Amino acid sequence: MNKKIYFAGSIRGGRADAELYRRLIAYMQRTDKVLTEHIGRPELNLLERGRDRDAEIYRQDTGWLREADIVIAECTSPSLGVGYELAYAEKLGKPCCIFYDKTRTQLSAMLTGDPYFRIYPYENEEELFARLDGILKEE
Ligand code: 6IA
Repeated sequence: MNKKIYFAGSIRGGRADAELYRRLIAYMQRTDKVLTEHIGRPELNLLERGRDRDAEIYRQDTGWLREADIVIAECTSPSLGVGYELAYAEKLGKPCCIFYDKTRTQLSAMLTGDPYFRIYPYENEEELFARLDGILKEE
C-alpha cells in the first residue's frame, strides 16, 4: 500500500497504447502513488522539442527512478526510452515488472534474456489487470 510506482510506457516510441496506460495508472492510483502519471495523458504534446526540455525530462525521470519502490513497464509498444529506464532501474536494484501483449508483439531478447526482470506476457486485459493486482498486493 502506498508504494511509489514508476510506470513506464512509450511516448516517442508511439502512442498507440496511451489509453491503456491511462487506465493502468488510474488502477494503480487507487492504492499507490504513481510518480509518472503524465505517461497516460492523451494530450501529451509530442511536438514539444528542444535539448533543454529533454535534459530536464532526463533529470526528472532518473530522479524518480531513484525514488521509486518498483518499476512497472508496459512494453507492447516498443520504446527506446522504456528500455533505457529498465536497464537504469536494474542497476539501481529496483524490482522491475514488465508486461506485454503476446498476441501483438515479441519482446526484445535483451529483456526476456535477463533473469533480473519479472516478465508477464498477457493475452487480454483481464489477465493484465489481475496480474497487476497480485503484484501490488504482494509488494
Ligand atoms: O523513447 P520514448 O519517448 O518512447 O520513452 C518513453 C519513456 O521515457 C517513458 O517511460 C518516460 O518515463 C520517459 N519519457 C519520454 N518522454 C518523456 C516526457 N515528455 N516526459 C516525461 N517522461 C518522458 C516527452 C514529451 C515530449 C517532449 C515528446
